[in-house]
Amino acid sequence: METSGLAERVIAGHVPSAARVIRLVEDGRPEGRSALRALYPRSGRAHVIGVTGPPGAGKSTLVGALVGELRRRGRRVGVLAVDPSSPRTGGALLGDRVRMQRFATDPGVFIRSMASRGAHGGLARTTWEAAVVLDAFGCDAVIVETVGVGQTELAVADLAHTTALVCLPGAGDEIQALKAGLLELAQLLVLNKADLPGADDAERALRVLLHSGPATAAGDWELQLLRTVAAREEGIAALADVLDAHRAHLERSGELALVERRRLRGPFLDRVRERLADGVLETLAERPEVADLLAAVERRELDPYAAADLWLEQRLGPGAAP
Ligand SMILES: Nc1nc2c(ncn2[C@@H]2O[C@H](COP(=O)(O)OP(=O)(O)O)[C@@H](O)[C@H]2O)c(=O)[nH]1
Ligand SMILES: [Mg+2]
Repeated sequence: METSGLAERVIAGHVPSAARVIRLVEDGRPEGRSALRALYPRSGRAHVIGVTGPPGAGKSTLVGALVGELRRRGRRVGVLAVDPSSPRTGGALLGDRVRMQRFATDPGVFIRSMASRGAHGGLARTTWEAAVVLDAFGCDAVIVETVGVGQTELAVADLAHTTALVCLPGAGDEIQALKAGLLELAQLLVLNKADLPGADDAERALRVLLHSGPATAAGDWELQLLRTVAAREEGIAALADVLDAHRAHLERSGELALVERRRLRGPFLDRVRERLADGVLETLAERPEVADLLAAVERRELDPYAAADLWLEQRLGPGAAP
């Protein structure tokens, strides 16, 4: 009862309740899971935006400016800032906290830092869940900031509807490292710190890269390139426009359904993996149908591999054990 009350308060837009559910889920508490179960049907409205790129590119500054712009457009905004290094008191986060101070009294902005603990491609273990909570809470946009330097750190692209890759001038090698594979995961490239020397060179290098790469994998959206000076809030309206345009493109083209499917696959598989590791496998051999198969193995009628394949196919259908 208490939990459904908690979920109701989140849906009603109660900030401390949203924070509480996120914390409960993070701590792996059953109340967190049941609140999430109640909240999930009320989610699905928010535009989830990934902002990723190397440390120091100005992602947090950019996100702060974007939040301001989205607020001017009347949107309710959630921010999940995933930090690889530190628990919630870390240095980078402290700086972010100062930057985000201006939203401290704005009930239309919800900001949460999460530690990634190294795993999960730059995401925190419960980033997906936190995004669901903020979605059900009524955020029109949920911005997920992650540090992403390589392909494996771009897991945010599986979570977001739209992913922006932030880069900066003078990082020629990094720009070269933005291999086609990385570019395919993003819908927009943001060249931030466009006030610095070398911005024009960097833009030229990025344009070459855009045109040399294969056409974007999914649909007919063309990877966009934007210049921003986040520290002076320049180019931020254009950024918000492109984000809106991509969301509209997803809806219009029907791609949104594909993106949603990709977004849900991750947590589903994570859960299956977690449960298998949690001991489902240990009790498996005691199930009657498995015991029968094992008996056949004992009688030398089946070898163990064939028995395992047979069981997988019985449970999961043909093709489960190719
Ligand atoms: N010159 C310049 N500096 C910027 C710009 N945007 C951010 N910065 C500065 O770059 C540093 C790193 O910014 P931060 O947002 O923390 O980067 P993050 O690590 O990618 O989140 C800070 O000192 C910012 O003030 C910009 O457009 N131009
Ligand atoms: Mg940051």
